Amino acid sequence: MDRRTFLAGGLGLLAGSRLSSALTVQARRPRPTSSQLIWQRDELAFFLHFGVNTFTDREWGDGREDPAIFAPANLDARQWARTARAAGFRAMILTAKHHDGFCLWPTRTTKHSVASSPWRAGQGDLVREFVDACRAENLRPGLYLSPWDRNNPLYGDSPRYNDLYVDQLRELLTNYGEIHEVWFDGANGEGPNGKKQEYDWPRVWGEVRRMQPRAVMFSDAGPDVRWCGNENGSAGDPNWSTVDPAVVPVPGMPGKHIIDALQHGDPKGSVWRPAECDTSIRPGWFYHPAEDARVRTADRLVDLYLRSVGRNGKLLLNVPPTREGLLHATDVTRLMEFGDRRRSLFAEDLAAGKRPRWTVGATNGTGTIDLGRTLSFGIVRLEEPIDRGQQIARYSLHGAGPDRVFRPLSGGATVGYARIDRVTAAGIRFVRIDIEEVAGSEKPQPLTLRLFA
Ligand code: FUL
Repeated sequence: MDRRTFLAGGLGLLAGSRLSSALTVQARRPRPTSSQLIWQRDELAFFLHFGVNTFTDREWGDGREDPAIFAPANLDARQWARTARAAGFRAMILTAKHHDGFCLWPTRTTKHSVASSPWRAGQGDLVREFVDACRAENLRPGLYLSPWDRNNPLYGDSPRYNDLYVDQLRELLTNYGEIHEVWFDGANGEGPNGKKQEYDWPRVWGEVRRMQPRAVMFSDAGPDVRWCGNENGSAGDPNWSTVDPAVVPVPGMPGKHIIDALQHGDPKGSVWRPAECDTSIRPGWFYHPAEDARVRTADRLVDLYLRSVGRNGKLLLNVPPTREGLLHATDVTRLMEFGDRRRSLFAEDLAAGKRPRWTVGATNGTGTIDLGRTLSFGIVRLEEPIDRGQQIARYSLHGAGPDRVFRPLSGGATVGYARIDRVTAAGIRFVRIDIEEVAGSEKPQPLTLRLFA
């Protein structure tokens, strides 16, 4: 039974109506699962690119690296987790294996792993240390397992490599407790034998679902969370959390229309697949000493937050550990400043306790708030109740002083989980939100409005 039939049947039973009338119930707009909601509400996740590239100063290894180079002298995953926590992040994702094929856990599937390195005398398990650190700091752990593997001789020998890939996933997803997110990047190349690998995505996704039913899976093609279409951490505008699954069926497909679909989603899309915005605090994904002076500043990080979380996305910010196995002092300072800046920007909601009075029509709505005093503010945060889906396709915001003469403050297309606009608003006592257009035919849900100085 597909989702729609199930839903129609369910509604019919609830209403006590006959099956025939239940089947005529209009399909409801897609809604997030509880895992997708938890994922989105976390807002911020750390991405940790770490492996042999850290020691070769490269971005993509070719798979011929000697495991002996992997020797972080002072690795401390708790330092990563403490930093993430203190900066207000709620999840972390580690590159358990990047394209070079080097595994950060002692896998049985290949010798190309930490077990062949001098780190912890070959007895180390970085995936274990990572998940333990996440749990100690109350962060949700996630793992990146590159499908592209430039070391493994089976790569390109499609069925055999698919078996190996599933074996690696099985090790990662059955030995380390609950994993919150599984990350499949879309990079792809030929195997050592010149053969192109044909992945078995339905099998991979099915196995992950079976082993970790509460995890969300990320890739260009989801199935739970989609890439936002660029590596600078910006969600599209508009940004729908719904997509047409036929447009991007598998990860790694090139093309402008694919990028557009990833950036913007689709108001008519039949599945819920929100956008994850990944980018790095430095130019590269891996740590390079030459980039120590090119770490994003707190101002840039706040802008990034507004372009990702503030446009209905989630921000996955990469902070690469150094060869020591620690986050660099500059990165830590910038992250602390970023946390402080957000805490002070969003410290006091000037509209707290002032609920808008809503008049909702069939496809539009208006909410007005009396702030009870005249105020100035610089940031507006709107939120749709996305547990009931995403509807708003166009909105505007107006403000007025005691004379009740309204003038425009901001406006745009989608809202979703959060829409954060910077505004210039002084002497405002009344705020009016207009929902001007919605997707679908359901009556719009009232929005939450928060105002910050
Ligand atoms: C891409 C990779 O090729 C990069 O190295 C990085 O891991 C990025 C997040 O995904 O597909």
